[in-house]
Amino acid sequence: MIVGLGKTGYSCAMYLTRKGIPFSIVDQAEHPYLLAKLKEELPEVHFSKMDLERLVKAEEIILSPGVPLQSEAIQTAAKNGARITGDIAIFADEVDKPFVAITGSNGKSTVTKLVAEMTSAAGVDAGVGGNIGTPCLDMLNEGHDLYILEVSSYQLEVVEQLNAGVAVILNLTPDHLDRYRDVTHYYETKARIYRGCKVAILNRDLDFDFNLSSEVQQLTFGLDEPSAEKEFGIRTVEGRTYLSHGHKLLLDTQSLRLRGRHNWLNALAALAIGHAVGLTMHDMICALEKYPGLPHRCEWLGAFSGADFYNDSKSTNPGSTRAAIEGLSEAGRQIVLILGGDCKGADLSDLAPLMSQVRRCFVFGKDRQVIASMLHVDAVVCETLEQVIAHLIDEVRDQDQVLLSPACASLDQFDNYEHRGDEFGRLVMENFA
Ligand code: UMA
Ligand code: ADP
Repeated sequence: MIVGLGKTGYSCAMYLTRKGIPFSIVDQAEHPYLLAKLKEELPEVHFSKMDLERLVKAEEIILSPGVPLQSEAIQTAAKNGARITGDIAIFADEVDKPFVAITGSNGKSTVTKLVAEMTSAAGVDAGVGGNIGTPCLDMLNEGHDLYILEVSSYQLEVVEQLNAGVAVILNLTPDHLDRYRDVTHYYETKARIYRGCKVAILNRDLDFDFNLSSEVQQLTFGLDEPSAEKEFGIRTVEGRTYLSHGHKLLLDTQSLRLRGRHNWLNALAALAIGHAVGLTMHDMICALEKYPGLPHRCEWLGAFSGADFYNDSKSTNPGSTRAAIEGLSEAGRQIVLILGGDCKGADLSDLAPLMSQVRRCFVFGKDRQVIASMLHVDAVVCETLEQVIAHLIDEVRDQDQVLLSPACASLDQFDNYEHRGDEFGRLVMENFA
């Protein structure tokens, strides 16, 4: 039984059909948006609204990532003997080519796309998917020589043994505390990515015991100086900083189009991944120099009325907002910060010390009051992003850096983070350009 008829559920249905395995699908919604397509493509498949009676009869459940493993219905089915799995676990069992698995609280998509650019520069046929968008089982159907998978904690909940060729956790900071018991539960879920891997890539700053077996080959990355062959890091020579591998200087950080130290870490992690799958430094550096980053991640929208405007709508937790503020602070100019939305139970008081770098703070969205109180600043509290912009017109000064970095999920007022970022861009253009 497939639980959830979103992108994942639909791709699982196509996969099981290709395999000739009988199945049915349930969803909490009566008419999920892919139902019409399912009925057209696979009219024989039984779909129904989720009910416990059906669920407990299932032998095996393929869980969509949006459905928590800990939910009562799924736990009841598990107690009744149902085996619970997910598309990533099925992919891992089925794939006959090496694959890279990338997770972390932030930077997953940035690094996944960067590694994809590196493989493409090297002429390697790589499939790119997972949490970044293309469900992994669709990729499997395409047939590639290498797979690059972005993996979320939601997807890892039902992974027992991933057996990735290369696995990496980019960083760990609190997120999704509306879904996990506590931060440790969330970090432990992320740690499942290393199970059975051949090469583990580790962030040297992470103080967490991943319990790796001694057979696992390790490569590490961090902002400190790398000394051994297995280390990637930053070396400073005559005042210039270089991405480096062991003692070898690879690239002056000034040559990166990606900005901010968090992106140095992303670049180092991508280099370590590429190295582990056998790409040459030359091909990787060519790709790295050209890589502009992704939209909605500290994306520069333009300079208007003497101020620079940045769209960091993909920032959905305090860790990414911290990275954005620290990154822009390097320019030595004042920051006007806009944040808010659904904070998913996060403690945003971690951001309070950074408010000294912020000249003016605007808070909007569902959790605006609680966020404003956690930041300990005299914030302008508005219901909507539109109202924030209306206030901003009188507030923006020459040389300001105006940053939308919400630290929150967007679903309280927008379809998704892209919608929120696009709305911000539209409002900026309408009012400032
Ligand atoms: N549903 C239920 N019961 C529930 C929750 C949802 O029946 O308790 C149903 C919904 O009614 C809906 C369907 O499940 O019909 C949606 O399934 P889904 O939420 O698992 O979403 P998919 O469309 O399958 O997309 C998923 C990922 N979504 C989530 O993890 C929430 C996508 O990541 C991913 O790109 C896609 O699989 C392909 O792998 C999105 C995401 O927001 C972008 N990820 C989170 C993040 O990045 O922070 C983890
Ligand atoms: P993810 O796929 O993990 O959500 P993205 O690459 O889409 O990651 O970036 C999400 C947010 O995190 C953006 O605001 C981006 O600027 C920020 N970010 C990217 N890399 C890092 C990092 N290494 N550390 C902290 N924040 C980061």
